[in-house]
Amino acid sequence: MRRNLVVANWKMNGSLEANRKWVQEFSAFSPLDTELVVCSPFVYLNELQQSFLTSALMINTGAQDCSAHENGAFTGEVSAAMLRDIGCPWVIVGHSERRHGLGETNEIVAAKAKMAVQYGLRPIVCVGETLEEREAGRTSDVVLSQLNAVLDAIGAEALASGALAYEPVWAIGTGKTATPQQAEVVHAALRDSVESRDPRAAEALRILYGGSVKPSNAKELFACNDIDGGLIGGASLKANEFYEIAQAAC
Ligand code: G2H
Repeated sequence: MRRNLVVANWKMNGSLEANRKWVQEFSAFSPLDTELVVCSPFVYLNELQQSFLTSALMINTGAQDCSAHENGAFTGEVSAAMLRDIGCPWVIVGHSERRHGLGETNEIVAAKAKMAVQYGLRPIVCVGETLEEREAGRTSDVVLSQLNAVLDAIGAEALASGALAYEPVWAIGTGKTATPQQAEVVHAALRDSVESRDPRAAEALRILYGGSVKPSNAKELFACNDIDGGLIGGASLKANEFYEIAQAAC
């Protein structure tokens, strides 16, 4: 049995004050039997990890990206080793805002996943098709080639130590959510592909859905066989909404 995982992706939002308020609000809720991760901007990770510990919140931190390089002259980059150094256990790689907004290719994403695993981080690997690709009937081709680039680099077992997130680009921050049926078809195809390499890893792998998940649609998404939680953007900025979504994954 896979334990559901719900990940907040705060993107480039937050402030010391807002984050402290979020932690305070979240601390008022009862603990849940769902694994929780909050991915904040780099600069807030350290304090957040400390405040989750001191408030006895069973939440871990994650970064939203890491460098594909080990160290050196890469101005502005943050390495996987640095994330490990500050005790941040998770890292998102291949988010569509980086693939499409910042030109990250499958090869770059695979190199980042490899670096994350090399330094003992748990990667959350994002895949997803654009509307144009979906309408051209290319959804499977696109997501499977994104997945396979990472599997070739790190293998199925290392991927299962983290998570895979299916985020259709057309559903991100648009208010449009894939229907549970649309999402389940892609999740099942992703798991089948991992299974062809390593059945045990496929069984253990958490495949998250992301793209306009809200308290009102989380339950029916998480009820699908191959949806093992979510990657939550906008709705995770409010502690009460993130909590309600996490509750839907219990
Ligand atoms: C997709 C998602 C979180 P939102 O980017 O990764 O964001 O829930 O705002 O669509």
